[in-house]
Amino acid sequence: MSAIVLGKGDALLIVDMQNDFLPGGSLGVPEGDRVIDPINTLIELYAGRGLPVYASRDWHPGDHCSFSAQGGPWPPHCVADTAGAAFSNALRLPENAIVVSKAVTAAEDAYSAFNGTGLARAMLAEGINRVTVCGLATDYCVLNTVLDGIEAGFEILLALEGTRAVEVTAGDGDRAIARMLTRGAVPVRLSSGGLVG
Ligand code: VGL
Ligand code: ZN
Repeated sequence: MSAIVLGKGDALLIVDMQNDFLPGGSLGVPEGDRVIDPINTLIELYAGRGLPVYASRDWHPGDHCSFSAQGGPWPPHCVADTAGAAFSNALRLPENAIVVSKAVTAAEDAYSAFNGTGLARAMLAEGINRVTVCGLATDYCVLNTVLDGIEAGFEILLALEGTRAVEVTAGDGDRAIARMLTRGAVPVRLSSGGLVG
């Protein structure tokens, strides 16, 4: 474990910290609320250094293909402009956070924040080469975001305290982490006011 020095080229990407994915939400991730404090610490680390903070959100129409009534695998969640789709009030997003909406049409799902959003191009245009990923859920949107980010050529740091899994099947979270690390994501933890990895 060594300290990670943050600087130009670094960005934070917070995945889907929305009410519906938190305990009490329609697709609540167990212990999802436990990631809020670590993510707020990450926000301070990045925003405090003037580094960009991105926040993705699931932003579905009411008849989205992933909903059970449409034959999909999930209960309705994150319907655009509803309270369930809003970011958690406890999340201290900076004023200038860049919001990335995904899976916005009925016919397509997108677990990855890079899927159909133009995010990779936007980050490259900002000179970003290393992205720290956190948020929900480890085994769906975080997993797919990390794999796509690696595919797009970014160095990916996975903030372990900042993510939790849905675990439709027990062990999905650990398997997702193993897949991300196998593909080259670097696991990092918060330590004494910084990141170690
Ligand atoms: C997600 C299930 C359905 C996620 C999104 O953000 O991980 N999971 N839609
Ligand atoms: Zn969704």
